[in-house]
Amino acid sequence: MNEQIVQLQQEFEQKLAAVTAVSELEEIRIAFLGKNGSVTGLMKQMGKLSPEEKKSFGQQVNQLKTACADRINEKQAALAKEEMEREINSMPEFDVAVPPVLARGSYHPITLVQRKCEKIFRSMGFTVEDYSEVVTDYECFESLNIPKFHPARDMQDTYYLENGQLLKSQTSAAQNAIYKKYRDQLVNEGKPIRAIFPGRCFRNESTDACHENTFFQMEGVMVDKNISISNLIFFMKTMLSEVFEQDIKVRLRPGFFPFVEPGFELDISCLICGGDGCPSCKHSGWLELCPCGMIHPNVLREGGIDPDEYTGFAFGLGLTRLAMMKYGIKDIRDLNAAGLTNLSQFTEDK
Ligand code: FA5
Repeated sequence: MNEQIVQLQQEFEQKLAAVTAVSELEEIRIAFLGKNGSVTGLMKQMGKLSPEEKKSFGQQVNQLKTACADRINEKQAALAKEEMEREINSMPEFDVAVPPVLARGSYHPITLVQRKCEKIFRSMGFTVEDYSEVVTDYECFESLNIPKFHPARDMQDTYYLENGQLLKSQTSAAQNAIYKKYRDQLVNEGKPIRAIFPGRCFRNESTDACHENTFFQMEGVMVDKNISISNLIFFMKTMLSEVFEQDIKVRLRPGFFPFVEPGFELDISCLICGGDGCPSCKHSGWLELCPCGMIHPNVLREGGIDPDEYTGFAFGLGLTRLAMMKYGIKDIRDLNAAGLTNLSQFTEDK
């Protein structure tokens, strides 16, 4: 074999033996097999040789070229395997039989207050109803004595679907369906209608520490013969004292909602600032929590109930605000922010 070729092969093997990482192989490939590499350079000497020498030299150079390429590929495979083994050996030991140590999840504060309220009202004979988040204009407004173009609609702008349906702006949107569901039992069996219906509400309005565009309310209605404001006040007081498990300051003032007459705003003294005023209560010291009133005769009639024979009360508790007050959450937006560290503070027995 040509001496130059033998020398070059030895030089190649020495350099290849010194390689310890896949990344260094490319340098060797360029140095020997690249356009200006040593093996490619041998070909350039062919011009000086006789035709017989050319044939034998050419064959040897080609064999060297193929051998070098094969050796580089072998080395690459060997190094990749070594690197993989090193990586595997450096991993911490993992035993699939050992149960994972996972942090316990927690209930959302709104879920906690909702369950608490449901328990309280169930114990007083109320059923808990579920209702759709997408409703019709009739359910959300017209059945509630709010005809088209009534100014009360301005307070509750919401999100509309192309088919005319809307995301409900108030849980009151379920009232009409509840009256229709239970009116036969009321009239034929004398069973009072007692129902609560918690649900997510939507409003197209700007957010601040006590307003969200997506929040929860819990509606409650009771209809029977001789239901009066005293019944309403009794249920509101019982609910609040059981939820807060402490004395809280409450004020009842007149409020206008077309579906109740008379209507009230029930506010509680802000538990974040103790009534001094802060962003959570819009600096008033009071938080609007649970508007309520006696169901308007038009609304009962629309639900198939004779208002001359039956009366009832309705309330719309702000569940999200209740959770703020119950757990001392200063900004309502934290409740929708999915900050698990914040929310997990409220884990407690359900
Ligand atoms: C209503 O939605 C009426 N449907 C309540 C009602 C029911 C009145 C039955 C009479 C009889 P209002 O818009 O005030 O009313 O909302 C009721 C409660 O929901 C408020 O007191 C407040 O606690 C809560 N709430 C209203 N808007 C928001 C908001 N953007 N972010 C958070 N909570 C809100």
